[in-house]
Amino acid sequence: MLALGAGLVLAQPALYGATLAQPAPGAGRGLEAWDLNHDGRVTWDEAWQNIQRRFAAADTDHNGGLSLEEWLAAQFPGRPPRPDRPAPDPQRQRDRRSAMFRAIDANRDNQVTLEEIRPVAESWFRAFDANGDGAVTPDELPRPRSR
Ligand SMILES: [Ca+2]
Ligand SMILES: [Ca+2]
Ligand SMILES: [Ca+2]
Repeated sequence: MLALGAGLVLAQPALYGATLAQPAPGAGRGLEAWDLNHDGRVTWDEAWQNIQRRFAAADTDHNGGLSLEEWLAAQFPGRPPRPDRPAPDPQRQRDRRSAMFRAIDANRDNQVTLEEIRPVAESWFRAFDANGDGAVTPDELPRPRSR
């Protein structure tokens, strides 16, 4: 998510990957929700459209920014549950998401806007696009660990 101090979060593209890749056991399944034209590749335009949609859904008071409460309430960019792991400690998850919020809130007004999210999301996207062709394909996503 465009989540992202900036250094702290940028160093963890896996957070974004988990979101992109929703916890699908099969390779590639996770990209489906993001691959709007179903060609097996997620372009930046597709990713950004998804991000904007999620942002709009999370912005419950429609003021164009996400408060920390809105951020924490949203599955944005939430990490999906992993069936092969114990459920994450909710407090730890909350701390991590709060840290991400502060990292993205570049002007420190306690609101995360799309403008603040975009550069972070772009960095994530580039980090995933391993071959630099402008699209993320299933083989570029971190694979779910098999057992
Ligand atoms: Ca596509
Ligand atoms: Ca802000
Ligand atoms: Ca690529």
